[in-house]
Amino acid sequence: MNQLSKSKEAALSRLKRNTFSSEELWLKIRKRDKVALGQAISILESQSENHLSIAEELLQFATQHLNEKCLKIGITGVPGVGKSTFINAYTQLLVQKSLSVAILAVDPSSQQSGGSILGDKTRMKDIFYHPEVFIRPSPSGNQLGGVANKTREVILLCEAAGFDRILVETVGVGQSETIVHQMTDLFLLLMLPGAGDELQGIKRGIMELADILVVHKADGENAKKAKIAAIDYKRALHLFSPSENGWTPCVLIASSEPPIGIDKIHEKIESYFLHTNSNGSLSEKRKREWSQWFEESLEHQLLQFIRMDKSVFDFYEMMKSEVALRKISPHIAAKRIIESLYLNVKR
Ligand SMILES: Nc1nc2c(ncn2[C@@H]2O[C@H](COP(=O)(O)OP(=O)(O)OP(=O)(O)O)[C@@H](O)[C@H]2O)c(=O)[nH]1
Ligand SMILES: [Mg+2]
Repeated sequence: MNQLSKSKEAALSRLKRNTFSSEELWLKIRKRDKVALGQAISILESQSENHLSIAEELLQFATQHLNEKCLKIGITGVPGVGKSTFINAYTQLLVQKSLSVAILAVDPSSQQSGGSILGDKTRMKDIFYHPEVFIRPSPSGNQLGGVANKTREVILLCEAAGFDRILVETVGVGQSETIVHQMTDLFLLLMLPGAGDELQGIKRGIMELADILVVHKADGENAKKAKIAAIDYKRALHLFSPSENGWTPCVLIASSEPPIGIDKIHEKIESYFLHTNSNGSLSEKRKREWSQWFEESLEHQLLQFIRMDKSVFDFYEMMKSEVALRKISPHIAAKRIIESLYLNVKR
């Protein structure tokens, strides 16, 4: 068991020993108590039955305290492009402007090295202990583990805790960036300078999701290459159909170490929010996201419900194999399951 899994285990066993009331925890969270927020996130992520009702209550409290002004920004790019270093530089600028920031990492690429708590700590050294900054370090282990499978809930809790900005770091090579794109208000893609190979590491289609594309590490010898790459990217973005929110994706050049052009990125981000707020597309996007969340929760809970009853579950498994063998149409199989559930409820 690596260091991170050990500390996670320890945190969970501490949680098990303590009996938290959701109200107590909630009151602390509203005061932006970072320890309480960390504990609440562990409760959301916990698989334990005991934590389920506290998690549900916390989410209900949070839903009653949504903060429309809280802006959620997804930050993606290939491993090593400098996402965490950029977050360090950008967050410094935000806190100078008296804005509080919550930072969540979804799927660190440094899984091989056993998680990136240490990585995040060094990359984000200037903000790690800042009182107005909350960092949920990257989980290790399974893909989409940790914050990832509860990202929506964690974002909601941070929003209700009163953070002005939520930054979600995700690696642009897996499946999580599409999920994070849905859950955030703005999607920022960091790219490496250097012509030719830069499109290869990134998943196809991800450029189409970007609201702002940044050619990063544009310092030293890279400065010239970055300018050429920016022209290429602008051309590439031009080929995509315009976004439905009326925003034209743009390409910027920046560096985080040393910080160059971070203020320009900040200005662009702010103008994106002005634009999408004033034409109503931001609130439309958020509504769509919550509807989707509802649909997914319903599907998930329906499956849980099926699993709860052995006879229904056996029937579900049987239908699944028959569908796989193409003996029954998926539509009819699903209908039969619903019928058996209905009969079960009536009994
Ligand atoms: N020259 C230069 N190096 C940078 C810059 N930003 C980050 N780096 C370096 O690039 C390396 C990777 O930076 P990270 O911030 O950890 O990159 P990341 O995208 O968060 O990486 P993962 O979380 O592992 O996907 C580190 O060695 C940084 O010091 C930059 O603007 N210029
Ligand atoms: Mg990182």
